[in-house]
Amino acid sequence: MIWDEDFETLPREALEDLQLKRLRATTERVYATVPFYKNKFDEAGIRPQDIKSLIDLKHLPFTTKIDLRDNYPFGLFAVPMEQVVRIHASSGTTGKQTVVGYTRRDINTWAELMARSLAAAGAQKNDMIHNAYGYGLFTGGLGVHYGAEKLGASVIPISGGNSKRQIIIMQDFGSTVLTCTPSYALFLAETSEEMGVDIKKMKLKVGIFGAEPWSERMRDEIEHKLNIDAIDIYGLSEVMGPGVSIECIEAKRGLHIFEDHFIPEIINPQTGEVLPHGEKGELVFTTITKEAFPLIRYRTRDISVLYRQPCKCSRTHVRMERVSGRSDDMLIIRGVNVFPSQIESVLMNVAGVEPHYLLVVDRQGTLDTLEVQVEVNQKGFSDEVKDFQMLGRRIEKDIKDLLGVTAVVRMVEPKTIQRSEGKAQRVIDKRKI
Ligand code: DLL
Repeated sequence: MIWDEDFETLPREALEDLQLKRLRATTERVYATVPFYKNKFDEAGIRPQDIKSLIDLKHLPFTTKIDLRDNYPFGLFAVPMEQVVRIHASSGTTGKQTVVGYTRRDINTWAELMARSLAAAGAQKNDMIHNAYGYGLFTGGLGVHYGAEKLGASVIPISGGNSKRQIIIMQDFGSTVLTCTPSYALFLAETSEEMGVDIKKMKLKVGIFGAEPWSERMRDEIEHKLNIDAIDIYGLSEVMGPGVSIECIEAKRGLHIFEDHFIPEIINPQTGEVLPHGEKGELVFTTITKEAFPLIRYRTRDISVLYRQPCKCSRTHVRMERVSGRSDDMLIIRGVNVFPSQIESVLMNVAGVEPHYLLVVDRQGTLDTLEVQVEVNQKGFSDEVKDFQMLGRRIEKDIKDLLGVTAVVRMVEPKTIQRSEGKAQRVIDKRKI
C-alpha cells in the first residue's frame, strides 16, 4: 500500500521543482540561523541565492560527523531550544555523542515517513507491530513507534532484550509485524527453537529490519526461519532516524529514498566528487524539510549506489542499493555503533595499559562478539594473574558504561600486539554477514 500517493508517486519534474524550492528555503534558513553554516558558506564563497538549480547543490560544502562533534551538543540547531521537543543521540567518533533535535513538526514529519515506510513493507492499520528496536536515545524504538501509531496499527513497545518474554508476547498477542535488527530477528528464531515454540506457525508475516548491515543471504535465512517477508529499512540519527529509505514489498530490490524530504548524492569518498547514478560511492544527504536540525550535504560514510529505474510499486523516488559497507572504521556491534577511537579513549584513561589494542569482532551463532586485546605496559605488568584480570574487568565495565556494548577484554603482555609502520590495523572483523 502507498501511504502518501501524491508525494510518493510524484512525477520526476514536479519532484525536482519541489526539491529545489525546499532546498533554497533550507539554505536560506541555515545561513541566517546557524553560524557554522554561514561561516562554511562564506569560506566556500557561496550564498543561498546562488542555488539556482539542483545541479548547484554540488557547490555547497559538506558537513561531517567531526563538524557535529565540534558543535556538540546543540551548536547546529537552527531553532531556539523552546521549539525543540525531542533529543536523540548516537555514537560520535570519540567519547562525545552525536546529538540531534526535533521540533513538533519534525516529529510529525518523521512519523509520516515511518508510516510510509511501514506501509511500503506491507503493514496496515489492523497489524500488531512488535517493536523490538531499543527505546531511548537510539532513534529506532521511538521512530518506529510514532510511525506505527500514525499508521493506526497497534504497537507493542517491547524494546530490545528479554528474548524469551518477547517470544511469549509475540505468540500470545498475535504480533504480525516484527521490527528489530536483522541479527536480533535470527536470535529470536533461535530462542523460540530453544523454547520449543514454532515461530513459523505464529501470525508474523513481515519483518522490517535495519540499523546494521545485512545481506541477501541473511534475508533468505530470516525469511526461511521465521516464515515472513524480510524488508530492509535504512536511516541514521543525523538525518532523522529510521525511515530515510525502505524497500517496497512488491520488489524487495533497492530502498526508496523519500526524496521530497531528503536529497541524496553519491560521491567518491576520496575526492568528494559527485558520481553519476549507477556508480558505487558514499551516500550524502541534504535534508530539505527539517526545522531543528537541518543538514547540508551530510557525509554518511555509508557505501551504496543510486538508481532511478522505474519500480513495480509505482513509487517514483530514487532507490539506493542496500548499504554494502562504510568508508570509515565505524563498526556496528549488536546494533550499537562503535568507533575504534572510542575504545581507545576508554583505554587512555586506564593506568597501566598502552594505547596498543586490537578489536576482534566475530559472530557466535547469531550474536556479534567483541574481544578487545589490550597491552599492559611494563609498569602495569605484574605476575599476579588476579591483578591482570581485575584490570580487564574494569575496562570491560568502562566500555559497557560508556559505549553500551559488551566486550570481553583480554590483557596481553607488553609488546605483543603487532606494531605497524603505516596505518595501524586495529580491527579484525571475522563476521560473515
Ligand atoms: O541505526 C537508525 C535506524 C534504526 C535505522 C532502525 C534502521 C532501523 P544510527 O544509530 O544513527 O541510526 O546508525 C546509523 O547505521 O549510518 C548505517 O551505517 C547503519 N544502518 C542503518 N540502517 C542500515 C541498513 C540508526 N538498513 C548507521 N543497512 C548508518 C545497513 C544500516 N546499515
